[in-house]
Amino acid sequence: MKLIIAIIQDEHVNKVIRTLMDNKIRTTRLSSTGGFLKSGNTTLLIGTEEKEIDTIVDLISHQTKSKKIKDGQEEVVVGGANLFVIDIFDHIKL
Ligand code: 2BA
Repeated sequence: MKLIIAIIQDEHVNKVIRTLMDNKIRTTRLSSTGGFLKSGNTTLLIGTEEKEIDTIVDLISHQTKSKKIKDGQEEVVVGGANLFVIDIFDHIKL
């Protein structure tokens, strides 16, 4: 089993959650804040099987896009989504 931790920019998150729900993919939504820009984003926890990973990445990528933001004099490219995929030993539901 895998856990996808997906940090999504707030403007995309409703569309991302809707498309995941439409495809029967379970998710938990957490409010989060980027350490660098200190602005709000949303972290999704998605517990899933390995065979579903490519589908989920595709669904999320179709609903997000990166953007350029001015941070003082500098311009940073903020990803629409940053995904971490980790192995999960077990999922116990009580
Ligand atoms: P923030 O930490 O607010 O970062 C926003 C954007 O600022 C980043 O976009 C990146 O373009 C830039 N940035 C971040 N740290 C930087 C640094 N030390 N020096 C120069 N530029 C920097 P993304 O990389 O797309 O990240 C978007 C959000 O995803 C981040 O918001 C953070 O909440 C999360 N994130 C990204 N990479 C992460 C990681 N390795 N671990 C945990 N969270 C991460």
